[in-house]
Amino acid sequence: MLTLVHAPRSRSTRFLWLLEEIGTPYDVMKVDIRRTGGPSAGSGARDPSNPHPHGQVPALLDDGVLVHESAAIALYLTDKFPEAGLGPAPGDPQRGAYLSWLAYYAGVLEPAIVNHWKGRTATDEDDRQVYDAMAAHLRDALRASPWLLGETFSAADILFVSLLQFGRDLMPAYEEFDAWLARANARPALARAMARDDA
Ligand SMILES: N[C@@H](CCC(=O)N[C@@H](CS)C(=O)NCC(=O)O)C(=O)O
Repeated sequence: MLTLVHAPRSRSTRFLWLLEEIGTPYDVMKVDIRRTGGPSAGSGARDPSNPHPHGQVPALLDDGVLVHESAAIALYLTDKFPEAGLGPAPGDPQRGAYLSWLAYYAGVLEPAIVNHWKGRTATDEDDRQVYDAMAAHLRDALRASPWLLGETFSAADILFVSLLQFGRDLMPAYEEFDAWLARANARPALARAMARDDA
């Protein structure tokens, strides 16, 4: 059985969404986390029951096997459930693009967004250039097709769109991002996930 280690309104909410897209049964282990941003900043605390090495969410337990880090969890789940069609399998011509987007999310977008959120892109030219280039790269991909992998929605879209859902103003006001967000927000699996977020 899969167990998602989850805190409401956090990066683990995206995996409620992915698990609902997949349509497999799963348990939710709700944990407390330190809250460092937004209206709940300063609340919460590390939960000793959380198996994540840093006391963070998301984490996934699959019959006792621990997977953590959003990109790793996305790949783990889409590889485990290839029939869901939410991530190209090895051998698929789209596999390279899929792996690239997952790694790009963790290695490029997350640090660029944190730098932007902390105000560093306003004062550091290098940080500004990385942020602008990242945003332009994403915008260009979405000009070419509705989803990151073309006509097919994938777990890569979930990683990136969940960031827009959390804070639309963390990214530039490009219409491509608004349209992407609207397309993703219309998915029935997201509504099911949101019903479980704080349940
Ligand atoms: N790189 C991690 C980041 C996880 C992360 O920062 N999670 C936040 C919630 S959105 C958290 O658990 N914060 C509590 C803490 O850092 O102690 C991933 O993408 O999975």
